[in-house]
Amino acid sequence: MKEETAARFSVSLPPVLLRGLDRMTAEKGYDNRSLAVADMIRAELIKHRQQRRSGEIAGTVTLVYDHHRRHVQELLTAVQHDHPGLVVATMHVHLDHDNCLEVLVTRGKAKAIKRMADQLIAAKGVKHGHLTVTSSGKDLPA
Ligand code: NI
Repeated sequence: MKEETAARFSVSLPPVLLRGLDRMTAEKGYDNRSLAVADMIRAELIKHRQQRRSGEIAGTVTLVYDHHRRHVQELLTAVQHDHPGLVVATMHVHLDHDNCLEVLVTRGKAKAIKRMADQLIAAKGVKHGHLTVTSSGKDLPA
C-alpha cells in the first residue's frame, strides 16, 4: 500500500486545552499528539457519518439480559431474523446464574443497523444494551 505523506495544519487553542490534550496523549500511550488528534478526528468522522445515517458501517451491539425472563431469547432471535444479513457473528457469555451477555457484530447500512439495535436494546428483558459504531474501513484512510 502506498504510504501517504502527512499533511500539516496549525491550530490555535487555549493553553489549558493544549495541556489537557498533551496529558491525555501521554495517559493513553500515544507517541505524539498528532497520533492522538488523528484518532480523535477519525472518531468524530465516524460519529458524524453515523448521525447522517448514510453509507455502510460496522458495529457491535452489546446486550445484557436475564435468560430466565420469558421469551427474551426468542425475541432477540426474532429481531435478528427480521434484519437478514446485518448480523455477521454473535458471541454469548453466561455471566452468572441469571445473566447473559451477548455481543452481535453487525455490518450494513447505518440506518438499518441503528433500527435493529434500537429494537434489541428496547426488548423486554434486556437490562442494558449499547450500540458501538465503527467504520467498515473502506472509506477511511489509515
Ligand atoms: Ni447465557
